[in-house]
Amino acid sequence: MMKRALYLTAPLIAGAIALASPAVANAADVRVTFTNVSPAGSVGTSPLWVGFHNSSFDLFDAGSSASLGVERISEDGNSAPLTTLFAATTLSGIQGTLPSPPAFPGAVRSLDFTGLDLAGENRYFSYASMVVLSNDFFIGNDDAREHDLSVLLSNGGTLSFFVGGNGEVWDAGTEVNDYANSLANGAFGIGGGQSSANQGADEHGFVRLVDSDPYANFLSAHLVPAGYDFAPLQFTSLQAIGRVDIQLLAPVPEPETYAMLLGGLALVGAISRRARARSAV
Ligand SMILES: [Ca+2]
Ligand SMILES: [Ca+2]
Ligand SMILES: [Ca+2]
Repeated sequence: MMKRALYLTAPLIAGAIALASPAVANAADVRVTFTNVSPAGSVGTSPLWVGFHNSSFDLFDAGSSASLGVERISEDGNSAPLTTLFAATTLSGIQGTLPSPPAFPGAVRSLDFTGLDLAGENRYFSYASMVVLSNDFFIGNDDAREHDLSVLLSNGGTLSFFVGGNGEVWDAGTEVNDYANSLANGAFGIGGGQSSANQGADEHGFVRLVDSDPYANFLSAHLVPAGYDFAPLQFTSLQAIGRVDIQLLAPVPEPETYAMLLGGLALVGAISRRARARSAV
């Protein structure tokens, strides 16, 4: 009779564990950290927007017009229109914007995300951020599948990559590069600048890599910020602007999971006590 009670209990324990599992089998939690690795005295970046998708979300295409979402984050560092666009077009996506304020050299910003399906619906990572000083420069990935997070499921660790290096800074093509009127002049203690969103002359251009010397115009206009180092700002060198670290967090059961687990164990305990009581008869 004792043997029979044990056989009876084993499937019940399996059932209790199944009950205690989260609703989404592949749900994973990750921490995204952005570090501005630019040399001291050089560029900053607006709060980084990030999205996790199944590859159906394409932030932009080089040689094509930028979306409103890319225009606004590139010109004003405003991720709200991009957030709206992503939500409307990527129903299974998960997204967020790393905390303010903008990250200047050495700054670190982090944000945690929960319930990601890293094997499917949230496998690919996209990001975008304005580069300041600029009128409409941004960092972001053209290739929707460039950053595949499913690797985290096998290595259990961190995926890290540099952004904005090796010429990977984009001009959104939406605002004429006129540094006497670029958004963040005030933050660098120089004249000019803008006072509200979407100012500056429309460029009617396409997204393209920033080439030549993007800041020559600053120098000719005598708009040199104090202590600003133009040398690393040609954007064609290997020097990156930032590093992104995406870290898989240890799964932590949510309070309701604990409650279900305890409930399941109590059920198993009660039944096995009943089984023992019966077998003792
Ligand atoms: Ca693309
Ligand atoms: Ca431009
Ligand atoms: Ca504009």
